[in-house]
Amino acid sequence: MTHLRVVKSWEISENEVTSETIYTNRRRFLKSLIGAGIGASLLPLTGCQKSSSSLALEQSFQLPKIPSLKTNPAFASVDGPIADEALAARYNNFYEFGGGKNIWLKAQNLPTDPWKVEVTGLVKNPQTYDLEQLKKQFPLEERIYRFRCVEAWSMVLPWVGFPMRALLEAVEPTAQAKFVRFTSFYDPEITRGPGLHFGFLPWPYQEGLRLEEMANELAFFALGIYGHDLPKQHGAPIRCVLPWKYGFKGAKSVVKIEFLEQQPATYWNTIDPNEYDFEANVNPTKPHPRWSQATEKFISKGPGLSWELKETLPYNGYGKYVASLYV
Ligand SMILES: Nc1nc2c(c(=O)[nH]1)N[C@H]1C(S)=C(S)[C@@H](COP(=O)(O)O)O[C@H]1N2
Ligand SMILES: [Mo]
Repeated sequence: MTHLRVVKSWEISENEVTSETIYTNRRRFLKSLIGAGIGASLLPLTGCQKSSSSLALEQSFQLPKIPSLKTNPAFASVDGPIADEALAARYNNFYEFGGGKNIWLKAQNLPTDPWKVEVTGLVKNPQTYDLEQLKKQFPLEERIYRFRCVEAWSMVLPWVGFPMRALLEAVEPTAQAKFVRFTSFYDPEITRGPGLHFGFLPWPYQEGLRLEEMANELAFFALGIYGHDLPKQHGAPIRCVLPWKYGFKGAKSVVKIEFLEQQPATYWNTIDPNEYDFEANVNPTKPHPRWSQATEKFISKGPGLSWELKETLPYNGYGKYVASLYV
């Protein structure tokens, strides 16, 4: 049974997160921001449907096509339609640029050229890659993955990139390395969003995995989406995609990859460990403290935002690949 619903522009306003709230109470700010959770996570998109900004939106994803791209046959489709590209490009989480979903325009300020990714820590071959080197060394492929945000919305997205395992083989973590930490680009002068740069937020955005998780077949670095380079709002030029985990585990705009012996502190887990655990596998039987994770709002068709209610699957449907990591 599905349930289709279109959000009306008057239902939720991004202005509900006012600067006053932010100044008066950190805790309340975080609740209203993150935790507006399901409600505010489905903000209306009407604000960017004006013709001038929709032109800029298209420019934001009219990017160089990835040459001679092949879809990995193991990940060529899932049981639902790929999200409308323009919809996916204006429904994002990128808190460096603000707390709402409609940050795509602000994200165009992200400087991506030149870009370097430093691979460091407990590895035999530490490396600093630029994008050309990454693309040359690691053949890119397309994979259609389900994507499930902790806020209980989901999409199907066609990523382009390479498996994290290929990087592991190239840099060779030492026997001591047990964890990896990914660090996102951060420069408050550039990424300044409304009210998100107060000292208490643990910037830069960082995420981490156990090494066995990183070595899993599914773990993926995306350098593209919809057959072309990654738009800035999706975390250009390189971001992590871990389809069996909640979306927040996939750091965007990665500048550093470190191999560590101890489990690293991470962004959301530092903000609230009860609400955002380090592992964060998609699990319909484990509710978020403030909402159920049993179902999700599946977003696919544009141009307006609408969804179908769907049952959430354990490991987001990827149990056959990853369940053995958690026995
Ligand atoms: N650096 C950074 N990475 C991030 C985030 C963020 O705010 N900053 N948000 C995360 C969350 S909560 C989600 S759901 C996904 C959203 O990716 P998308 O906008 O490409 O759909 O990015 C993740 N990676
Ligand atoms: Mo998310």
